Amino acid sequence: MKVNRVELFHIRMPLVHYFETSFEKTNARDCIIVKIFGTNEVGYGEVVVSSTPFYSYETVETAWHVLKEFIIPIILNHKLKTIEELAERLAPIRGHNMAKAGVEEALFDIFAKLQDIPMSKAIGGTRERIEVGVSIGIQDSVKHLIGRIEHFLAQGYRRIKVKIKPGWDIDVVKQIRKTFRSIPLMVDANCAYTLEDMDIFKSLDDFDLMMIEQPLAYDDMVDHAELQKEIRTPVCLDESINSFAAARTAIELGSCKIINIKAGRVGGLLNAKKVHDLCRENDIPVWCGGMLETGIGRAHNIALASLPNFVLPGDISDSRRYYEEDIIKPPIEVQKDGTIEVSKEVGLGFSVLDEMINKFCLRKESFP
Ligand code: OSB
Ligand code: MG
Repeated sequence: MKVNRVELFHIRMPLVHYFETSFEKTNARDCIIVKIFGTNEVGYGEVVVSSTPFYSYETVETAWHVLKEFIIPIILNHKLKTIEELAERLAPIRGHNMAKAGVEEALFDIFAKLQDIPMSKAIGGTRERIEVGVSIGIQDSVKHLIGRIEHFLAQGYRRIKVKIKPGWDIDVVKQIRKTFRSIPLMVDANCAYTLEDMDIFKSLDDFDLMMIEQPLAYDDMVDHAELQKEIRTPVCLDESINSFAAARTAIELGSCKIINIKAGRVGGLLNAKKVHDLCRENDIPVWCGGMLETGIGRAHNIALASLPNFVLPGDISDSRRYYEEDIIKPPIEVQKDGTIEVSKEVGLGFSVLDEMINKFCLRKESFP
């Protein structure tokens, strides 16, 4: 396969409802769409950055720079036999995993099309449907939050994740549990706490949570191991797992019992699969995380989540939960039973709406 042309689109998609985490409140999502032209096939990927360096150090600007100056020159006008070969060529670039992953997704899409198989098969996925949950941000009041939980449960989502931060934690969870006694419930702190908050974690331990996601600093595996020894609730790592090596460290140290896998965070689908396989060997269940992706990124997430060790519901919701209009057709739909069908169509499995990409586009560049 030869890469003849690469196009980058910085797009900004307005969210249907603002999304607030312990680190920021957003009304729109910025990301980069990568479109790659092979000889006959076209592939799409999503660089899951945002405009701020709060979830990760990568932003639209850092990714654009690394793509333009380093990643695109490595692939443009070059022949690629396999996705593994791409990984080798990108290896000298340290970090910038989201930038790498967006390009890898687009090439994966092309390779799947060349083999005439769906993305899920190209990755090695086995599921026909995937189970999904929903991630609900911090709201203006607990009453609003309860209302939103009700709304999403009615749509069939198989588990509810709520964002927490100091001051929006124990009491909120207590009130949720009062209303919904036995729903599958979990919390995500996005690194907002330290071991000094042990009392808070001990209190949260009483609410039968499926897990507590990324409670402590993104770069502190030792403190997470310390915390996991002290509480029954499984710790799930998100931000901390930015490579295969990080996953190995976390497992060796006992820093978590569950891992959230995001292709963008670990540098692509191939690395995501490696982390998946490692977790499987070590009896660590995994689930597919989300970055409020557009339909393109979510279609790749669905393919990834069709791997066998994705045994917990992922953060992959219905298109309408994020955006009024998605950039793929048909939009992604969650069935009443809280599952999404894995597309059997070749490649990404959805039609990409170039006119919608253009509608939300703030900046475009073509190489050459
Ligand atoms: O921590 O999982 C997270 C969104 C943006 C950045 C980080 C996270 C999230 C989510 C949303 O929780 C998951 C989704 O895409 O629905
Ligand atoms: Mg998270």
